[in-house]
Amino acid sequence: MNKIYEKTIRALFFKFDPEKGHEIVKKFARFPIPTFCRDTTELNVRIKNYKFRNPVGLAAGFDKDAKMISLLSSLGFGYLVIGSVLKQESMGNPKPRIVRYENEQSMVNSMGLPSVGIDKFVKNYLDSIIRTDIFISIAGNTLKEFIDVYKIVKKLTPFIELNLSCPNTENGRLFQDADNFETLAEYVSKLKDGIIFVKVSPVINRKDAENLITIVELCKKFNIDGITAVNALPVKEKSISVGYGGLSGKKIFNFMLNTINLIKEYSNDKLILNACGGIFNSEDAFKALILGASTVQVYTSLIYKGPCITCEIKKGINVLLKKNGFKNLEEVIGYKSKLSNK
Ligand code: RRO
Repeated sequence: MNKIYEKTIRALFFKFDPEKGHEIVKKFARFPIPTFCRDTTELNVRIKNYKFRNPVGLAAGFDKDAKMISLLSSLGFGYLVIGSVLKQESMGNPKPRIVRYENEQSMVNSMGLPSVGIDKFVKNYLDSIIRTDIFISIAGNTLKEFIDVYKIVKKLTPFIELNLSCPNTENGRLFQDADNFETLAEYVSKLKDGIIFVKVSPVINRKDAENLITIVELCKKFNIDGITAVNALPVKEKSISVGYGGLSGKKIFNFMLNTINLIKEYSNDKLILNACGGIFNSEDAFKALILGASTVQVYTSLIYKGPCITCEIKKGINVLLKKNGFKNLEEVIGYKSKLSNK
């Protein structure tokens, strides 16, 4: 199926500017399609009191304005992360703001947090046909914006992801600073009822690692449930209008694994981990799950490999479960650290 997608739809879309292709999909995405991709109970994932049908999520950014939920929720994902949404409408950075590295199955984006704003987002959300669990990713330029948006979205879904790590705006990583995050986490924890994840940048040096370890400690202290690792990696890119952006896809897979490893080491099994970054197939997913991720999220691989990727990863995980003698996914999650504790 992937080969057909690559030779037809992808070949056509890749002739356009990357954002144009996305705009075309958006026009057709207001309706669900029949789902042929069934889930097996072996792939169920428990997160706190909630059961997710499978571990393959769609990462934030694909549907920033909640305009494509109906279509996306019929593609077999265990959950979708919709957003990131801001309180106010925002245009984002000037175009061009996406460049593909086709040979490396990677890309750089510098969208700059465009958003229709929370009011229109809620309307779009309520107009959708929803067939899977939905996380809403929120971002804010100030603490007040974050909290105001949080209070609104928590009425729509119990599942929220706080985006601490947008690489493309002045304030995008403000709340990844430990002091700012402490204030945010404390506020949110008082308002919280469902599940909250925070999304962090890839760790590339010692300073990042030290900061992330503090974030991990604060998550445990303030009852934040989990961490999604990682957002796109900040890089310079001349062909993008602002000259920089976030790298995603295969080129960041190892950064993702290292970051997951680090969080796992300091989380004392108290945090849920979601692996995001360069996951293209079931082997990639399995590597992250065995390290300790409970779920995996895809985005760039959906663009390169098409909508069948969800089914392929799920089927492949089922094969790997059997091949490696696991009864179900729950046995796999964090198996590596369980082994080293024996
Ligand atoms: O909009 C963006 O430029 C963007 C965001 Br909010 C993010 O979290 N990650 C990313 O790669 N781009």
